[in-house]
Amino acid sequence: MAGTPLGVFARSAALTEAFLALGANLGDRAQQLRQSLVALAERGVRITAVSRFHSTAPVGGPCQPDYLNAVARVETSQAPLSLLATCLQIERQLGRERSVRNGPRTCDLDLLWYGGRSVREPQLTVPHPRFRERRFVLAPWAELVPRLRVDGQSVSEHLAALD
Ligand code: PH2
Ligand code: MG
Ligand code: MG
Repeated sequence: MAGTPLGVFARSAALTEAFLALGANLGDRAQQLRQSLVALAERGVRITAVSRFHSTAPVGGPCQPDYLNAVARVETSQAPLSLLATCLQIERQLGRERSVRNGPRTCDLDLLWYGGRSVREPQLTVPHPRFRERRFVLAPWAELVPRLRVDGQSVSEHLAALD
């Protein structure tokens, strides 16, 4: 009850808004994107919006099938490195094998943005270091939050700069 000492226990941990990029180009791509969203929710990550699923030509890496890409808006009480660990766990759960850099995969979950914060850790850079070059990230992201400012420009301005 508010105003009583018990209120302290009822209060939930502070939530931070974050954006995740989703990608898959092996197996049933749409099913895997949906499964990764369910797996995030099962681990307490609240999904508040999801872009359309975009079929995109592969960028970099070996010759490989087209990707299905999307961006999800989430709210989480997890710190950035813990959210990264959650994403890596889900990738493994969905059968991702890491052999070739930028190679084909059943599931890729990348942390794009976390509460407007900048993270520089050996295993994690936020905002994502390559989001500016990637139409497959910026197009779905701009559907959700065209006016969100990231590194001095809005998401839609970053997208327009690719044209
Ligand atoms: N991911 C990569 C490399 N290339 N190309 C597309 N179209 N979509 C991706 O998600 C993607 C890629 C490495 O993460
Ligand atoms: Mg990726
Ligand atoms: Mg990744």
